[in-house]
Amino acid sequence: MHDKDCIFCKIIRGELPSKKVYEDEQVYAFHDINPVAPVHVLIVPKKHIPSVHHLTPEDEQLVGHMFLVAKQIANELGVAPDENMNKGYRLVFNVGKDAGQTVFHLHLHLIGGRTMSWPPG
Ligand code: DGP
Repeated sequence: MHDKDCIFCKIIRGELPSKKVYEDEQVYAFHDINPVAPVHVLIVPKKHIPSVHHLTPEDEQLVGHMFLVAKQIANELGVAPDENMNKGYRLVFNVGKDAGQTVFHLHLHLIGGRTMSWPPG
């Protein structure tokens, strides 16, 4: 289930420090060490899955849960869009090195608190 050398597995197990935002039996969320915006949280499954490209049908519920946790955290941290969809946040999965993935344990970036441009670099 866990990869003994995985940095996010160590964070989940409490072997490395982190600023926890949320935790339940399936996921752990914490502030990114290198924030790219005023709000930058990583939502991480406790199950060690290297990337989106390693997901299987049995992970469907888990991925849906990660999005609902992201929505709850966005509300709690004040970056949720209003009724006119003003303000808001970005959710990102980097998949593979060309996409910018550096930690090979699945994680959903929740980024907000400033306006963002598109397309990303
Ligand atoms: P990615 O590039 O999509 O694989 O994102 C990895 C993110 O993880 C990156 O934004 C920096 C963050 N990160 C890496 N190591 C640590 C750590 O030890 N603690 C915390 N809080 N974040 C980390």
